[in-house]
Amino acid sequence: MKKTIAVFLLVCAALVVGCKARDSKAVTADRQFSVLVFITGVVAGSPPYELLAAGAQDFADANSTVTIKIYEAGFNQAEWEEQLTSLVADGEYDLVLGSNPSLPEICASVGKKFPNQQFIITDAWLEGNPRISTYLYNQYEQSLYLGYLAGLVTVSKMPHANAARRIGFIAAQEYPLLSRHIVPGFLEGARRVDPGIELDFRVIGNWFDANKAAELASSMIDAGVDVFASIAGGAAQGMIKTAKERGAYVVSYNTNEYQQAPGIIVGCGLMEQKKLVMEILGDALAGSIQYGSSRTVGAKEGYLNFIADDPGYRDFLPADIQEKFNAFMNDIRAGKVDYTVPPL
Ligand code: RBF
Repeated sequence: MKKTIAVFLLVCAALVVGCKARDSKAVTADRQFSVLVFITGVVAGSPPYELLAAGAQDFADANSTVTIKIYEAGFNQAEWEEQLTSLVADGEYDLVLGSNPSLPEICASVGKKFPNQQFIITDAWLEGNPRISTYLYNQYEQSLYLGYLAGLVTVSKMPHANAARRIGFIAAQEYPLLSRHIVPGFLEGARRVDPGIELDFRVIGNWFDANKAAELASSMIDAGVDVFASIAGGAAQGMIKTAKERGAYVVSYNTNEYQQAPGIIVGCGLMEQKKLVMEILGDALAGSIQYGSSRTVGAKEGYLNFIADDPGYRDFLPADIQEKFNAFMNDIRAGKVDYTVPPL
């Protein structure tokens, strides 16, 4: 009996030493820090994902101890959790990095099965989960200034602007950030120009069907829409094509798209996702991420912006519109525009 207890104690001691050794390995400087970049869709055609992948790649290129794997989970949202589960199952990644409002729920569920796995998610909000840190872009704010520009254009005498005070929004799908922040913010911005402006809102049903987006845009033009915005990933190409063919304007979220349709795309917001991702990875490598917390980042903080320094904006919008919009944008950046962000 004594012998059995002694053997048992020895095994326990060996296990403790083994765990300690593994812990100490985690802090040695030359160890690889391995990051899984989990793309909830495909990279091409979706600005938030393109910027996420580019930021992670640049960070890995500049830091030899960092390895990244970029994984595209595709458009079937029902499969995302299962894919993420099998990717993290063998504990290969120090960190999972993603950018999607629906990821906190998925990561929380995966994290229950793998309690040592850490997750950082941008474009999302969750507090109180010790494995997850999130960064929410203030998309109400970007919507407010893009909506303000759309309002200035729809009431203008620009060649494709009609007498109707009707702006359009095409969404790939409805989700809380879109329905509670993006669409209401866009309409509020436009109504700061003219309270009589109406919004025509349509939903495609997925993030890739450019033909459906083109059809929707065409029927919206028939209904009097002369300025569009969209959150639709690659499907937005169809809307841009229709706007070019039939003569309508577009303001776009998150990235510089002026080149695609000069004179049609007259305003582009900017999401500083690449900058944020590189900062996040720097903090993760330094061990200074606060898990369990969420941070909101917007124009004032330098993570949302508007690209005014581009011929697509400067050469196609009448001077009085540029003047009014630049003044509004400067007030936004300075935190001088009052607005209330609705709860998510
Ligand atoms: N944005 C994209 O640009 N491409 C996508 O494929 C895409 N898929 C999404 C899927 C879900 C379930 C949700 C909730 C959002 C998705 N977004 C996508 C939206 C994106 O994460 C972000 O909210 C918007 O781009 C606004 O910043």
